[in-house]
Amino acid sequence: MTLRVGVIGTGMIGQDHIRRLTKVLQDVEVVAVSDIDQARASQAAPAGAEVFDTPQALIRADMVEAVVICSWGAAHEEQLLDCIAAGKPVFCEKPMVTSEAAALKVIEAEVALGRRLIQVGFMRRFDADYRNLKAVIDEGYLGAPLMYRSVHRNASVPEGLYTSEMPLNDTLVHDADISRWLLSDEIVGVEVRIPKRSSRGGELRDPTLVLLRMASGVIVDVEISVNIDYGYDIRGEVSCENGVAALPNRPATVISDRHGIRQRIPVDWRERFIEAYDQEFREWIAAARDGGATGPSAWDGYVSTLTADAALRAVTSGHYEAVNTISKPALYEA
Ligand code: NAD
Ligand code: ISE
Repeated sequence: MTLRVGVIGTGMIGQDHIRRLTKVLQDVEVVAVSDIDQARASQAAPAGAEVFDTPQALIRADMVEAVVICSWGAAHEEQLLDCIAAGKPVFCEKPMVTSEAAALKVIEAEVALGRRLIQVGFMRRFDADYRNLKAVIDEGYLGAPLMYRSVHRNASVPEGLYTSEMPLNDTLVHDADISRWLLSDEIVGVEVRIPKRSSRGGELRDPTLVLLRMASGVIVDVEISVNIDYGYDIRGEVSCENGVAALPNRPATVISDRHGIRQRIPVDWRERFIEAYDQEFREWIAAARDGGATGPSAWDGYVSTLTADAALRAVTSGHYEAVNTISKPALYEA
C-alpha cells in the first residue's frame, strides 16, 4: 500500500526529500506540499500534488496520511503539535525544536497520545559508516571508549538565514545526537571554547569548539566550522582503551596523480549523506505505514535541544553548564 505524504517546507532539504520520495523510494507518494513561499511550493510540487495555503490545512487534509516537516526549526513546534492532534505520523527535520520549553510541549502531547508519531531527522544514525563504527564499539574488543572526536565542517552556510546561535542549535545537534547513540551514553554537561574567529564568516562566531561530558566520564570534542570553504567534511574517531576506531573519509576512492594522493570532498550534506537519507526514509515509510515512527524520537530531539541550550549558556558564562533532563517517559524506553 502506498503511503500518501504531505511535505511542509520546500527549500533545500524539502526539495531533496521530495526528489527521493518521488524518484528513489517505493511505496510512497507526495500528494501535497506547503510553504510560506507559495511560488516555491508550486515549483517544487510533483505532478498531481496539491499546493496548500497553510501547513495546518495540509496536516488536516484527508488525502495526507503522513507528514514530512522541512520548514525552519522555529516553525516545527506548532506543526508537530498539529500532527499529533491529527494523529498522523510525522518525519521532522532536525532540530526538532529550538527551545527546551517547546521540546517539553511536544513530548507532553505525544506522551498524552500514548504512542510514537514523531521521527526526528538525525540521518547519521542511518549512515552505513556510522553503523559500522557503532558495531565495532559495541563488539567491545577495543575496550571501553574514553574520548570521541567529532569534526563537523561545512563549506558555507546561507548568508543572513544562518544566525550566530545556529552553529550550536542547528549544527551541533547532529554531533550531540550521534555521540549519545554511538557511545550508548548520555550527555551530562557542556563547555564551549571560542577560538580565533575566521574572517570568512563575517559577523558569525565561527569556528566553535564544544566539549560534551558524558555520564560515563567520556569526553567528546566537537569542532564546528561552518565556513571552511574547501567542502563538507565529517569525521569521527573514537579512542578506546585498546585502540581507535574511525569513520572513513568519503568518498573513499583514493586518487593518485601528479598533484599527489587525495580523496574528493563532498560539496555539502546532500552528497555526503545521500544514502543515509534514503535509508532513513525507507525505515520511516515502513513505520509510518503502520501508523508509527522508528529511530530518533521526540526524546532524542529534546535531549539535543537541551544540549544546544546549555552550549549557548556556556558561551555566555564561559563555564561548564549542566544538561539536566526530566525523567524519561516510558514511551521512549527502547
Ligand atoms: P531552506 O531555507 O532552504 O528551506 C526552508 C523552507 O521552509 C523555505 O522554503 C521556507 O519558506 C519554508 N518555511 C519556513 N517557515 C515555514 C512555515 N512556518 N511554514 C511553511 N514553510 C515554512 O532551509 P533548509 O536548509 O531546507 O532547512 C530546513 C530544515 O531542515 C531546517 O530545520 C534545517 O536544520 C534542516 N536541515 C537538515 C539537514 C540534515 O542534514 N538533516 C540538512 C539541511 C537542513
Ligand atoms: C544543516 O541544517 C544540516 O543539518 C547539515 O547536516 C549540517 O551539517 C549543517 O551544519 C546544517 O546547517
